[in-house]
Amino acid sequence: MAHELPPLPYDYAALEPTIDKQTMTLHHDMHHGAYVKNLNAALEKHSELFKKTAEELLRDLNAVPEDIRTTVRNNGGGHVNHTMFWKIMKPKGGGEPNGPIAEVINKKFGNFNDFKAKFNDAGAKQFGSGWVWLAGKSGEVQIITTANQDNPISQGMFPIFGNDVWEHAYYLKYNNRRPEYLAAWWNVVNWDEINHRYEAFKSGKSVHELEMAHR
Ligand code: MN3
Repeated sequence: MAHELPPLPYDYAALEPTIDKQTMTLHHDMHHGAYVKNLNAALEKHSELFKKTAEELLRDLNAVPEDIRTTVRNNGGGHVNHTMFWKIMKPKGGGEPNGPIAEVINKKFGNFNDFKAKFNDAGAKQFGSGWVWLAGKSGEVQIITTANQDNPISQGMFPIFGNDVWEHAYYLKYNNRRPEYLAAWWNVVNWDEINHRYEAFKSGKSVHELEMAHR
């Protein structure tokens, strides 16, 4: 089965004014669209790999033949990262976290404001393109950054949620002011979806099982 670009779960303009319609249109249709297209094109060369989910490919990149490994890492990562990204945002999102994710944030980081400051600082300092994450491992959570489209799955970690700090995510509206984008982004965060993901992590589910359960 070829990988497919999932539809945006809301209108392209729905996250305005935090994220503008043009950025969402280009980001979803062109950038995410290209990751899916390039992933499928690479897998055509080893079509038995269509049996694996994108998450499975990323979890064990060494099992991917060398001639397509980098392409799968970049484009499979781009696909999985953005599939999460659209869902962990929503119109009229934001506000204080609630439920289990609020508890773990307060326990680990003291309070939401201190957590946000650390997360935004890590995202601002990520040199070049990449992502800032709250990732889980062995029951614990931590803030990490990854370069390019690398996903925490490839490091044996669970991506609870992440923000895209590639310039394509913010440059049309925020220009070079990445910290301003990072600060504003919390206005569209979907805490319900993040709680789903956190609960999946705590119960030992894979990201793919989580996605399937959502359908
Ligand atoms: Mn992106």
